[in-house]
Amino acid sequence: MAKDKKLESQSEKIEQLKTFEKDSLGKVLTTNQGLKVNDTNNSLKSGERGSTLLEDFLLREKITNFDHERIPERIVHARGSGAHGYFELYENLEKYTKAGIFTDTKRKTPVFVRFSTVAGSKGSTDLARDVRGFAVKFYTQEGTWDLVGNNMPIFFIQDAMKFPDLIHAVKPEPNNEIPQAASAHDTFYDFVSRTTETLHNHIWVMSDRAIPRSLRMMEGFGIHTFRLINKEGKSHFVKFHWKPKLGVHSVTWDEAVKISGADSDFHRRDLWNAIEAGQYPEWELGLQIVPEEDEHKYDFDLLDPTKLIPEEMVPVKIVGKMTLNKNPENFFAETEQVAFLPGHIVPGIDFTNDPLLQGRLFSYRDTQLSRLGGPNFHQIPINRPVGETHNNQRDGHMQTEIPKGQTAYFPNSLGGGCPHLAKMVEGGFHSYEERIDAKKIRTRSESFSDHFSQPALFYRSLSSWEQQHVMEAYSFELGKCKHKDIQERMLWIINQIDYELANLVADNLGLKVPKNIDKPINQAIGADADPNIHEPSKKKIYLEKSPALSQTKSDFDTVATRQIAVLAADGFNENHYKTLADKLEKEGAQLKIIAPHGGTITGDSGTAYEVHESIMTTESVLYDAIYIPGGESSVAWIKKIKKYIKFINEAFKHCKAIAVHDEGETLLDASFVKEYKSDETVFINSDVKAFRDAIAKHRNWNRKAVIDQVPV
Ligand code: HDE
Repeated sequence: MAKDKKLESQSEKIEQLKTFEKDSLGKVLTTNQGLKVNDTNNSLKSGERGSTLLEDFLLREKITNFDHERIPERIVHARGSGAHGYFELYENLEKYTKAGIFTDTKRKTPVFVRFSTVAGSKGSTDLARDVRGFAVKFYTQEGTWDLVGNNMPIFFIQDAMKFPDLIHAVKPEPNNEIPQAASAHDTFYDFVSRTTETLHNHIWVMSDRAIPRSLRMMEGFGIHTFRLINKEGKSHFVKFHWKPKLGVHSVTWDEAVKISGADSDFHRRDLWNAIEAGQYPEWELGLQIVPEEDEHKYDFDLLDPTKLIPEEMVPVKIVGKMTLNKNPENFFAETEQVAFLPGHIVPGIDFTNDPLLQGRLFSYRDTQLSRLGGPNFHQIPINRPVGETHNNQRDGHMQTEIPKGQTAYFPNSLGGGCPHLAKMVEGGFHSYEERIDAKKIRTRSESFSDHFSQPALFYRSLSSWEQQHVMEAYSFELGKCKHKDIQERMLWIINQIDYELANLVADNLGLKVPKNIDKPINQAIGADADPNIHEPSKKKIYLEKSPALSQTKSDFDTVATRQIAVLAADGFNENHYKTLADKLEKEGAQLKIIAPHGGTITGDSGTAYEVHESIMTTESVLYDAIYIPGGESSVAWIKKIKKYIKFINEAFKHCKAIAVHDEGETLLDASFVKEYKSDETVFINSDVKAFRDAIAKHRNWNRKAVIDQVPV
């Protein structure tokens, strides 16, 4: 598929960014002052063997710039990958909002998206078990709107005041800075086991959602309830959802651990490659809209960010589509310097009183001041809105504009009264006029006290293999904790979700689920020392299951962008290969020849094929499926290299589809698959369609029962 150059050039944001780009192709090397330089290898010295002279301004400029290349990484979400694209609206939503982005179906609103992990440092692995950030900057004609969300629909805590505690608990422990990009340690579980509101987000992190197959295959959520405001000033509550067109898919934990070693840039590379190949990632935007009069209709509080609205109660209305079609030109300039602020909204969208959202409105501007060095970060090219900006804010570090005129205050007459106020008809922002009649009080609303119903709903809604993954994740994470009291508190809390789950985890820890079930919850977990914490209420069942919460629900039938490893050497059966390649590549799958060596291999008809990776440089976990064509000499050679057998065993263990033709079957016989050749997604001399369909289903989770037997 060719890259869509036309679409790229249609974005006014990309056009704007181009004016800042610098291309050194064919240009002479200069200093930052434009002085031509003819030696950038040697410093100025007194004599051939030194010493170096302070006079050397060329050395000083080069070294000084280098010394200051780094800026502080983000305190959370340090590791991220970004891409440009655009958003298109399917239908006019003026009934709910006056926002241009939601009323003008002719617009293509430019976007920049940054995906991230939360806990790890900038250079940490992509495959950490973690929440993923999903931040979208819409460059709308009425100003920039940032929807700064995650790939899970709820958050750990209910009040911004607790955020530093949460993050200090999950980050590496402060005495020894261990572990990197991992929640599996004592301080995290010490905190969450005494903070029951964390449980809902916590069980999502134990689920497969925390180890996505690709950034292109995960959902996104705005989490908080926001408001949509229409022309008449009427408000509706809204929750934002991103639904990936490729479906929602994950890897297994065993793969995640191995991918971290084989390619710690796995997600970043996958996003980059898909865009370079013209296989543009797409998400549909969905809205859950709740009329204001229904605010108190639910068993949970709409302002509580640890709660989702089950899609079965309020359906997600699909309203538009986002396409990512351009990689950044420069990682630092764009992905690192992009600054997302939940406080960036546009007329037609407004905040609610969600106490987590309210705190975020302060934090994000504040953090950019130290991260990007001052208040002019909005002038950095990636952060500039597409429209004009005029106000009386002045000066500060790195002011790059030259504001003209004698006046920098309002009102003025010397400057002709400019910049003048926007009239409402010109789209001036008007905060939603919410009626408030309350006393000032430092507390948590009683309506936020149900901490167990939704984690239990989530667990009930998962398929059996998803539930098993949750159990294994809890066993792994708690197994890494050194303190028995922390493990027991966690078991007590997991017991609130499901008795059997808690028992299975307890068995793996060599512990028993604590019995003091009738004690008041805060006493049982030792949280009663804090008089401000309400006793969590007992679990309720207001919905038996929410099928939308399971990844098996994801509607998809595509093999686009799937990576298929073709294990082949000289003499492989070209017909087999070509028949498969023709069909699968037409649908956007990518076949990668993995040969015993680099360079090329020759098929049985004498054609040379480029080798994508040698078996020495790649691993099974980096592919979605395996194909082994026939060909006596090819198969004989492969069989001699034991890593190929490990490759096949791992693919089988990770529930991937495997197809072989003719002699290829002997490789299965040399592997663990020998005993399982009748498995429903092991294909021997079968047609392409069956293999294709199995890849589209992502994994054969029914194989789960045997995979622990696979010795890799
Ligand atoms: Fe963030 N968060 N956050 N967060 N967050 C940041 O801002 C913060 C929260 C999210 O790709 C920081 O620019 C507080 C919820 C994403 O650049 C910081 C609270 C959600 C990103 C910050 C929250 C998020 C951030 C660090 C509780 C999902 C990465 C760097 C009140 C709805 C954006 C920065 C990017 C980044 C603070 C809670 C998502 C420190 C105080 C809830 C995707 O300002």
